Amino acid sequence: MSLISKDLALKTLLVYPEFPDTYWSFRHALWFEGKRSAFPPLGLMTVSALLPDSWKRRLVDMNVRPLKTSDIKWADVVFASAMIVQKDSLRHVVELCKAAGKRVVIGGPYVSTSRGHLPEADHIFLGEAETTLPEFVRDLENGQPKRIYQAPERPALSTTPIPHFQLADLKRYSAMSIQYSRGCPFQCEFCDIIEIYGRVPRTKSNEQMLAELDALFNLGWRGTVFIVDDNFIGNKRNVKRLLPVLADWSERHGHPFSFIPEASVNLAEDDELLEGMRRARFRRVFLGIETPVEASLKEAQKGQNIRGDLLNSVRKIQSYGMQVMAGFIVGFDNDPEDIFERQIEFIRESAIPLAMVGLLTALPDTQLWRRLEREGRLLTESSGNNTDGSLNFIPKMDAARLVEGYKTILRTIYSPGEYYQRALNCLERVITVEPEPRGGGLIRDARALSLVVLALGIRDRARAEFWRYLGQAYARHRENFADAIKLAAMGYHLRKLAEDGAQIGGG
Ligand code: B12
Ligand code: SF4
Repeated sequence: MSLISKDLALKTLLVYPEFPDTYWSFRHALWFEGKRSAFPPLGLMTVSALLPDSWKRRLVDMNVRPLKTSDIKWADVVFASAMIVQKDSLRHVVELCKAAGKRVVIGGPYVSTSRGHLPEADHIFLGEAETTLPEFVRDLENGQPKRIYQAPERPALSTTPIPHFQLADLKRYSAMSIQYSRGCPFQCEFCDIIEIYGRVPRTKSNEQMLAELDALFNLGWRGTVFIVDDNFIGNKRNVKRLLPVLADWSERHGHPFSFIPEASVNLAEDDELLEGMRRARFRRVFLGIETPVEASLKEAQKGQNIRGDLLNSVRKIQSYGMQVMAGFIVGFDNDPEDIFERQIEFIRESAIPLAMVGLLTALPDTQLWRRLEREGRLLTESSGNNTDGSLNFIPKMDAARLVEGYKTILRTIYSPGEYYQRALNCLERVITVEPEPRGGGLIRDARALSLVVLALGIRDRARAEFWRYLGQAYARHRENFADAIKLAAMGYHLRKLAEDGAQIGGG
């Protein structure tokens, strides 16, 4: 018996559960800009585009607005997506929707990697959904939907439709997201990306990318576009073909976007790539540096970070007009006793204001997870948040010392004096001639500036450092003054997190 008719306009509620405050939430900085969340849920916007056109859709990103009873009542079917950090909120959403008698479908990275502990949804999607969702729709029409849909293979991204960006309330986000590739050729031991998306990077075509940019442009988006690929340069050959096309598109559209990708450090080895990125207006890049300690990099199978001098690599990328953001990790077996001082020193020297430092975490289904399990050192499932100060394995270093040292790093690098100095050094090194495109216009800029001044220049106990910073930024980097303000706001977020006991040390 058919559960739905082919022509029926099924009402589809897409729910993105809440996540806690972490490095990436930038929650303490977003309110200056009048935004509610940093990025929209691209996974769900992609899911929406894979469903039949005739279905009605509503997206609720709980990081932007609460999920209301009326939303649930309205829906015939609920689709929810989550990362591990959202698991409690996901469970709550599933319970609420099931109690209201709705059909609930779940998927995304948490669901794909944590099969054993999932909430009681009707349908569970493991892996990428490009082929399984159309199959599910057909099964539903035929009255025989399955409980579990496991993607049989990793789909070519040519099958990925343009995400339904129009579902998101664009003005509530500080950046929009697009995806160019999935997968990464490297084999870092702690990484779950290669387990979820594989080691052969698959890319979209240039035409697909331009169509996505057109879609965002036509919706009125102006400003930052985050390229969510875990390693944007995973397939260098294709990226080199994309970049000139991207630069040309930007030129023709009056440079409406600036791009932020994540990339591996070997980006620094390739001048052609760097030049292409500069031309296409890449203004920041997030690098996986992890540690300056060679033995720990070897242990992590991160050979690409040993090939050159890491500080020089950062400096070179900065010289191409890109601010470097980066991830750092402590807790490797080979970390020496002075690892904390060495990380602090490296972050200081590299002029990376937005340094995300985490404790090593064993994510499910990773090589690290399997090794620690073999060695009898696994303690528990990961909280999914590598910056909350909790350990899910027995480290080689004394655990209390490791957590204490970790807290010392955070307190030091985000302290106002250290942070503002790094931000100034970064502005010094990153020379950009064109101002960054911003979506809000003058009034929004003026409002954001006055809120920053109120919070950091008047209310904050570190106001003296703020004014010194602002004075120097104005004197030396007037052309990038907006960047300087933005960096101050982001630094405030990171300091707030570091000061918030609940975030560091697991409560
Ligand atoms: C963008 C991103 C973010 C963004 C925004 C999240 C958002 N609003 O979407 C931000 C920066 C906020 C973020 C933060 C974090 N993130 Co994040 N993030 C990503 C990233 C890079 C891309 C996600 C994305 O948009 N992908 C593109 C879409 C199209 O892919 P997708 O989500 O997989 O969706 C496909 C399928 O999974 C499926 N699908 C997805 N959802 C659903 C739902 C249903 C019902 C169905 C049927 C199918 C389905 O269909 C899609 C098409 O195939 C991923 C890595 C990655 N490559 O995906 C990490 C990732 C999801 N993040 C991760 C982590 C750990 C974090 C942080 C905890 C890091 C930190 N310590 O701060 C924080 C936590 C959140 C917070 N408090 O800030 C992990 C999650 C691990 C896990 N197993 O859960 C990932 C996998 C990265 C990694 N290497 O570990 N993140
Ligand atoms: S470079 Fe990044 S995405 Fe690639 S395997 Fe290493 S950690 Fe994972």
